[in-house]
Amino acid sequence: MNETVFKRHPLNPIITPRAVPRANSIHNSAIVRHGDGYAGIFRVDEINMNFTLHVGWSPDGLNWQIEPEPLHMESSDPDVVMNAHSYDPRITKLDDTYYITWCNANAQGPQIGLAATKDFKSFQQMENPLPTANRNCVIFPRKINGKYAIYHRPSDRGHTPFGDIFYATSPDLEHWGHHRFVFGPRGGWQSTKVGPGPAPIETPEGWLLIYHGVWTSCNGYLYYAGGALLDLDQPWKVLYRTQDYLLAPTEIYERVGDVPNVVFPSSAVVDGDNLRLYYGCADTCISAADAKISEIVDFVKTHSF
Ligand code: BMA
Repeated sequence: MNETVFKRHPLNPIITPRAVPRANSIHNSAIVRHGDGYAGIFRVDEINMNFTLHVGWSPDGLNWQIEPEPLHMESSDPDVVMNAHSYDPRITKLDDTYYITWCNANAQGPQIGLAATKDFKSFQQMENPLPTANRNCVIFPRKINGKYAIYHRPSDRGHTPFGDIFYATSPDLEHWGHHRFVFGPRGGWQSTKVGPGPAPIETPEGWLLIYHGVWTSCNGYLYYAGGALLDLDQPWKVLYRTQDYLLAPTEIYERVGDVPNVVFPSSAVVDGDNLRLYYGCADTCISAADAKISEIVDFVKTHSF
C-alpha cells in the first residue's frame, strides 16, 4: 500500500450516507475553511439516484452537519439553472467570495456550472463557463497575468473513456478563451483519462495540481490520485508529473461501493506546509488523508516521467 506521502485519517471514512436522510451515497465533494470552521458543498446521490448538492458545516473538518435538503441557487437567467444531476463540486476562494464549479448535467450531456457565495447560505448561479460536454473544472486561487484561470476536462455524454486537461483564462469569469492543452492520459494508472482535482496550490516549485487518473482493467475503470507541478506564469506547461500514483484504492471503503476501486480527489485544505486532502471513495463515502506539501512536491519531482 502506498502510504509514503499521504496518511489516511484514522476515522476514515469520515462522512458516510448516514449523514443525509435521503442519501444513497455521499462522495466527491468540496470542503473549504470558512469563518472559525469549515464549510462544504457535498455531492449526494439520493435514493431516487438524482445527484444533488448539499451544504455542510463543521467545526473541525471531520465532524459534519450536512443539510438534509439540496441547496438552492438564484439565477438571473431562466436558461442558466441547476439541473437534476449536479455533481463533483470544486470550490475556490477569491477575495471574499467562494466560487463553486460543478458538473451540471443536462439533456445534452455534462456541462460545467459556476456559482458564487459569500456565506454558503445564498448562491448566485453565473453564466455557464464552457459548452457541453465537460465534467471537471476548477478555478485557480488567484489571477494569472491579470486573468482568472481554470483547468478543465472536456468529455462526452457517456462514461467517457478519454480525457485531457486543458487550461483557459477569462477577464471576467464569463468569457473564457486562450485555451491550452495541459496534459493527457499516459501509461499505467492514468492511461485512460485524467481530470483536475482540488484547486491548484501555489508553491515555490510551481502550481501543485492533484489530479485523478483512470486505468481500464478487464473489469472496468479504477481511479487513482497523482500530482503535477506546473509553471507559475504559464500553467499549461508541465514541469513534473507523477509516473507513480500518490493514492490508490487499497482500503475496503475505497474498493467496495457503488463504483468499486475509486479514489476521487476533490478538495484540499492547506495550513502552512500541511495539506488535508478530501476524496470520494468508491462513489459511496468521503475520506481524508494528510500530507506535507513539501513531501508531495518532492514525491512529484522524484517520481516523474
Ligand atoms: C466519473 C465521475 C465521478 C465518479 C467516477 C467513478 O466519470 O462521474 O463522479 O466518481 O466517474 O464512477
